[in-house]
Amino acid sequence: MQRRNFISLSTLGLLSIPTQSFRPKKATKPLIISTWDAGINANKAAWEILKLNGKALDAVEKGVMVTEDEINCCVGLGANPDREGIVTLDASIMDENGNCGAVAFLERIKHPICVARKVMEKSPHVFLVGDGAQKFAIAEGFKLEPQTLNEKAKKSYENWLKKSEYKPLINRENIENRNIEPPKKLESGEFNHDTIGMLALDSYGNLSGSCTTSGQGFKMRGRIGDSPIIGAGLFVDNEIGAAVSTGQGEEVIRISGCHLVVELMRQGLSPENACKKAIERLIKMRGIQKLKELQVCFIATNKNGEYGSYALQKGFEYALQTNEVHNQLFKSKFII
Ligand code: SD4
Repeated sequence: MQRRNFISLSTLGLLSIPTQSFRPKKATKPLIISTWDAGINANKAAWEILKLNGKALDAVEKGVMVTEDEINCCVGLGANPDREGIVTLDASIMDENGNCGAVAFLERIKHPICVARKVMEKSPHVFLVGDGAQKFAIAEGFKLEPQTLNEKAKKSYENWLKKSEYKPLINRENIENRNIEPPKKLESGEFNHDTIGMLALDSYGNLSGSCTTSGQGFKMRGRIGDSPIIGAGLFVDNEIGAAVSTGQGEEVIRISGCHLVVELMRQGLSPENACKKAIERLIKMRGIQKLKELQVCFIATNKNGEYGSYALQKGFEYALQTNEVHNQLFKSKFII
């Protein structure tokens, strides 16, 4: 290893952290795991399907629809808009047979995850964006919602317009915990947690995953993050495992994050270690300075019901429901 890299990794403590020193967490089938605290409500809906021996694919769709429906949530049409005041949504879904579908830069449709599933099942493609995605949705019977911001989003947009300064922010918990100066009026959920990612292992041993997001508040018009990009924000390989990400999408895209996590599990790493190694790869590629005020998080599960997560920074949580664990939030391990 080059001296410079050795020094920067050892300063971070990366070299001193053993990567295989603990037993992976394991559940009996079925299992549902999702990102952030919104995962608790989403898991409930997904579990209703899984506990009756339903399919993982149905569970991950129905689960995240709950979050898309939550009106004051940062996912779905209640979310913060882009710089021009318009909410644009991204979503992806993938099943146990390598089937996948995604939409991005989609406006005025309440459930982008369902459109993503339709793209997967009813179109010859895997990815539709913008007007084309909206036209497809309407043709498939989705209702066009009014193009208005809810009160909360309107307020935060008006607030943002005062300075019109674009600065990606790490999760709120982290800002609070590490005394980084928060924006003036940081309310719960504001700016943060614009995404829910969910993975399911059903009682037949099949894996599926979903991810849905408003991207990032006050993004440039046309910006697309990692969430709808298969391999970046979501990846499922039914032989091995599945992973989904949240945080700064640009950074996840650079390392094809979720594909990387699944490939690391293929090499024998536990889900937790695979998530950790992917983040270490990013740090090595980018250097810690560029990542200091960003968050990147992965959750993963393998075919055997082992699960885990890792985040770049403190503050990430995931929600888990299995036969043994009753829908609980867990704090993720982190690197810095
Ligand atoms: C994105 N990864 O569009 C998403 C944002 C996110 O919680 O995860 N927010 O970059």
